[in-house]
Amino acid sequence: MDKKPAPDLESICAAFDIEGRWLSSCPIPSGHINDTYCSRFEAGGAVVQYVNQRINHVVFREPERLMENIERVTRFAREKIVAAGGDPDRETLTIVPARDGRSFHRTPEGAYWRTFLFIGGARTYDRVEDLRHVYAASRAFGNFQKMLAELPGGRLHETIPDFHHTRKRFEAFRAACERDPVRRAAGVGPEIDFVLAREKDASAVVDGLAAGRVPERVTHNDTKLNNVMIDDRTGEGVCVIDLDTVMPGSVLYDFGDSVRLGAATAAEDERDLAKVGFDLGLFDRLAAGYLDAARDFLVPEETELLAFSAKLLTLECGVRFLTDHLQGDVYFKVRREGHNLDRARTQFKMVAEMEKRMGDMDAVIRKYL
Ligand code: GN1
Ligand code: MG
Repeated sequence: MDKKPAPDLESICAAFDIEGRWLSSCPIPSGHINDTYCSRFEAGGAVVQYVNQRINHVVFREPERLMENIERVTRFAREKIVAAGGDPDRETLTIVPARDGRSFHRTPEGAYWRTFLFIGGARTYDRVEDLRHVYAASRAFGNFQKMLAELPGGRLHETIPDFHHTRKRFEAFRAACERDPVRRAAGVGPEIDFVLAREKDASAVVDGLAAGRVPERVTHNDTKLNNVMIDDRTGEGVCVIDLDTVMPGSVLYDFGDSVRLGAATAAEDERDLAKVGFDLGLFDRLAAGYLDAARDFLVPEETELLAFSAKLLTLECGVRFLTDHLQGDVYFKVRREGHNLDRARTQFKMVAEMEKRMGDMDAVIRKYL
């Protein structure tokens, strides 16, 4: 359903400071927003791989500022990794500059492209395959927050304003229900009711932030399990990727959002809801990994809301999927009819299960504090 013509990756690559001879490029079909490709080059007798991404500039309205954030974050991460004796080419993203020295390339048609070094010997997982990966990914996100607490140079740009402002997400949802531009509201009555019955939850974190009870920090804001590369050999989290939404936020956004996928028994778009559920054992691994990294810097106003944030962020994501379904699938990429609705339903099923297990979830958090 993605009707964009295939881009000419060879000429895109030519705009970047890449050595050697282009061999091939192929799509990496992951992510709902940007378009991602892997390109292979031959240089000095070896094959070197790169990741090329076309930034969706409808979603990210200021790609230059977004790339400024990523430059700052990766430069700082690199310094930290080098100081700790790590491998900066694997443990953080490395921007391959364009030939004009900028961190991105703008085509004559107005598309924005960027290139990163490919990280070898590691991969991402769209679904949980190994409990250890869940712990490792969650700890990697905690360590990422910890590192960014020291980021010099002032506040990062907000690449998407109000990205996790759950109350505004509810307002947008209500507006979509009322406008009902593609006449889908009548077909999703139970889902709409599910959301509206939970509107009172929407303000918990945003009000805490506004009142200063919940501290603003630099957070990742898109902490899906598949945004941490897992080392093929050790099973450890190697590198946190997808830095587009690294910006001021709350740790509750990150921990909460990681649960949607990290504690799910099925894929985000599973149609058979009988397979979809919230797994407390997986939640335990997420909490252990996250708190092993973050326990020392969190304040009680944050730790008290960690379990709740899992439900809140899952609900928020479901609301976003359902809003997009009502608007005619204009935001998230879809590959089939009703894809966003399927995604919304899995999120709501998770929310319903978490509501029943909230006491157990709180107990897990307390165990690791
Ligand atoms: C989008 O494109 P991807 O998969 O990294 C979205 C996230 C959602 C996620 C749902 C900028 O992330 O917020 O949680 O889909 N990113 C943006 O899977 O909206
Ligand atoms: Mg993302």
